[in-house]
Amino acid sequence: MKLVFRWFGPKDSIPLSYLHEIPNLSGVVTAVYDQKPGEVWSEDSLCRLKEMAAAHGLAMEVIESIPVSEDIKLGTAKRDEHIEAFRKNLALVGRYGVKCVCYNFMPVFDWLRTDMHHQNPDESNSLAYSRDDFDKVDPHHLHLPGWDESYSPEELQSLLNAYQNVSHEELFDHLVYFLKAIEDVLDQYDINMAIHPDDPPWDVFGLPRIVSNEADFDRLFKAVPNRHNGMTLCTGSLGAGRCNDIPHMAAKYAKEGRIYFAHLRNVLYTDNRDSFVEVGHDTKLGSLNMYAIVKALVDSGFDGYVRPDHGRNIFGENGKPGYGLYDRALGCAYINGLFEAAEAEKKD
Ligand SMILES: [Mn+2]
Repeated sequence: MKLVFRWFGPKDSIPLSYLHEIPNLSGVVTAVYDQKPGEVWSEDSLCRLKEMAAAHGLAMEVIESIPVSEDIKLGTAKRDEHIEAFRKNLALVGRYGVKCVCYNFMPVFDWLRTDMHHQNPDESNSLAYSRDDFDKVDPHHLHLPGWDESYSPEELQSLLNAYQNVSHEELFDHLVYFLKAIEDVLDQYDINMAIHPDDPPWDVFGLPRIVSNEADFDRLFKAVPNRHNGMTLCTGSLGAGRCNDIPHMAAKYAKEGRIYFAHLRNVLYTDNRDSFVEVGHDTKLGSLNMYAIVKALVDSGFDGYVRPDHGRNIFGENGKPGYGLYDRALGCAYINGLFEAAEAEKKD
């Protein structure tokens, strides 16, 4: 596996020199974050990201993400224009040596939590989702933690209206249309597209979601068999869905050669409904068996990119929720240990 770390570019408060000191870290996962979905990225911006990382011995082989515009997901008249921009961005990152692009196809919200600073018993804080709190959200006057800056209330309402007549089937068709329209660029530059599962893996506010479970991935790989059509195994996102058997999915899709990227993190189920808290990475802290997942990956021949996912805020850090340094660095150390053990066990 190749261990990588999400880095939000020049505006990230964590210095790259710190990342360079994390054992076994080979590169950053980044993107041009200051441009809108549907736009062609500035080559200078991408070049700068690569040079900044390289100055600290870090590669830039994974992009997270090139955002897919709502027009592409909705299948509007602007879709082909936005796909053309996406193709140009793929060619651009391909020329800069990128091997893997993580993206998602979630309408409007690409993640959802009810608390960005949930207080844990150990005095750390982390992201959490409470079904009770979610049920109190008024869908007509949406105020969601972490989203109030992204959309004005009017924009949000018009987007929600636009999706009202989009079924799961139609959204899936739009995803297939999109992938078929970029296939030749993926082949030309040998770029693996790694779709990120829905987070959390169920419909929200009546918006359809189509990448939530094993049946969804089976359907996607059948519809677009191209080898460059793959997935990001995000254990925390999929794992919030209690019907998802993550070690099974890890083994199955690693054997099929579809996992190009793994986001490893744990979640703790906190009630009998859908609620969960993001905890430290270790198996004992949450509801997922992280060693079983890593062992399934290793035993099934996985050789892709891996990053720690959301961490808690610890050691007094007041980092970007989920993306502070310390707990993700602890996650790296833990992930290194899991892979070392799984690889040693495999050889024996
Ligand atoms: Mn993830």
